[in-house]
Amino acid sequence: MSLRIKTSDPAVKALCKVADREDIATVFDRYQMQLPQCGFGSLGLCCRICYKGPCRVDPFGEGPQLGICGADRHTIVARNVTRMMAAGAAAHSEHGRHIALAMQKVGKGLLPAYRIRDEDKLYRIAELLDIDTLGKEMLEVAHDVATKTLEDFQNQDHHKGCHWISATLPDKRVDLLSRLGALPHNIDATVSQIMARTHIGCDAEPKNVFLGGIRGALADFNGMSLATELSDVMFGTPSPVVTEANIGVIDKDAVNIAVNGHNPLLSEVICDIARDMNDIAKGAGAEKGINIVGICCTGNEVMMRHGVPLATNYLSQEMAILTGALDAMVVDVQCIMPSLPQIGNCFHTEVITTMDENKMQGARHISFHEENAVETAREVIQCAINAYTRRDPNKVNIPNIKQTAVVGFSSEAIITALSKLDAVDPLKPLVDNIVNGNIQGVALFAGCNSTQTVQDESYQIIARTLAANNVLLLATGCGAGAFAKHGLMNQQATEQYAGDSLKAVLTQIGEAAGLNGPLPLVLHMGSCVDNSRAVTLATALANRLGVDLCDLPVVASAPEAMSEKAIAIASWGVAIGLPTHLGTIPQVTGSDVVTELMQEGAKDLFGGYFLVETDPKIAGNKLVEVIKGKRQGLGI
Ligand code: BF8
Ligand code: SF4
Repeated sequence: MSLRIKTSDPAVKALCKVADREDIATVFDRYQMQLPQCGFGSLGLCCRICYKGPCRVDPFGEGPQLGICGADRHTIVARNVTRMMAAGAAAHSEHGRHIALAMQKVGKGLLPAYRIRDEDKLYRIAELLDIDTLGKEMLEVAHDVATKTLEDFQNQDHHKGCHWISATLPDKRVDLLSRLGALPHNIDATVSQIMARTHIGCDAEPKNVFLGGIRGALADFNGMSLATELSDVMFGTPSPVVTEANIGVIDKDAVNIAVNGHNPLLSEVICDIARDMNDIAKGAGAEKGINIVGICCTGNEVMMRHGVPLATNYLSQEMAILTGALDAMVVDVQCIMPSLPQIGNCFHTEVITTMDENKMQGARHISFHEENAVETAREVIQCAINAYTRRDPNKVNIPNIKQTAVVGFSSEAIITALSKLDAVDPLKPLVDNIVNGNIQGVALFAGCNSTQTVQDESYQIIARTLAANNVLLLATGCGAGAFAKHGLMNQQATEQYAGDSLKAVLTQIGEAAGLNGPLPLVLHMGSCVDNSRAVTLATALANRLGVDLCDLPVVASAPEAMSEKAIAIASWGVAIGLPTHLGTIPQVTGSDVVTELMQEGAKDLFGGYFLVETDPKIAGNKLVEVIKGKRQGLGI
């Protein structure tokens, strides 16, 4: 079994034994059934853009070199990857739009289930977006901030860029992107344009197609920035909280409800209402009442804001059901496996979809709208309590595996911690320690899990290499989940793995911030949309040093990039100037033109580039070298 089950997570290994015993197929079995995977697809050389196809270009040069319409390998690969960037941008930006529209309604007093929880941040954003607040009520300001944000979906003037990009990136970077024609003026229009220009018989010049994709990737960045920032205003800006992660957080004596997906609009209300319904759960026999646990990015959202424990990350979402003790899994959007209802059927677990545009065969659907948020949350929780009464105790098998995780390091939280060292100039201790080399650089881990690798393994290996070389580590998304589950987001990990000078700095900050010890080895910045938090921090550093983002000793790594969203994130990472490591091979290698464009070509244009390396030990060392090179460039 060990060969088949591609994971480093002991809880997943234990639960796969249950799946074997019960003859339930999991993601790992379905992966095996797909082998060997299609070589044309893996290289990006299969085109299905029109019904004359599918067309395939022979990678060895022996068979056809052109599709029926005449498109060559470079056009086909460029169109495929560019469409992935657009899909990623659409996904993040739909999430962002949903939050912005909700905030607009909150501003009008139309959504009693929600309120403004971080007024200070609301006013800071208003200032950032140049919104006049004088004499306005707080709710009116919220309405205006949401309305101005929504202009990023509506503006038709090509000469005006999106507000959030201008507000978040250093001016130097915005100018460069503007000169390259890479700045989106409108998220929706940019996604639409990519779909249009990659239609049969349109843009066939690979570099032009790819640069169009980069504009889409920057639209993705804009969408996630606004999603993150407005979520903080509505749900609170994260600050450090101690919690636990991995499957052992499921409690046999409680009604267990997993929230899975991305958008905090529903999960926030579920957390609120669960407190009110605890007694009903106890009345149904659950000694400990209701236990909410998180999965994927919704898990990250509620973990960093409420300390809700994280059950698992993307690849192992099915495992939560295999414990036999999960009473309901409530899902919203993105990265939800369509297999969940079938696995739920083998147990008593209710799998509940909530978004009308995201249903699954075999799942119960309870339609969520912000206007009926409280009723929906009650219905969902009652469903879980009813399911609990049908739970078969003989099927319960919860591996007692979990780790302590200190999470919730928003950029604001990091600045607050630093301000304990220098109240007047909080960035100074960070800048000083980077300049004097105690901190060699910063690495942001982002992205997914993939069956192309061993789940969570590369994250750990690369992080340990970087930490030993005194690199400060940040993480989001399923990368953050991996670190939390494997005990790299706690103080012991800092003691164990950080290089001496990094440990000294983390200890100094942690002690000053009242943590009675160092900051955790990897700082949890949140969900995937929260990658923008890391950019906020990097921008502050760049502005402080008077340089652009590409000059900083800052790198990104997505060891298990999988989703279209991850492709979009990695692409804007490159476009804003970051050397960006991918641990899975992108489906572009069928075109040397596109492959070169993503590496040397991108470096010339943006300063950032893709660094593809599947071996985590080598990847870690390469990233250390990149950081050293950046330091030399800065003369530090
Ligand atoms: O947005 S890291 S597998 S869950 S896509 Fe999905 Fe990838 Fe996880 Fe969150 Ni992000
Ligand atoms: Fe084939 Fe061209 Fe149609 Fe693609 S767009 S499927 S290459 S004919």
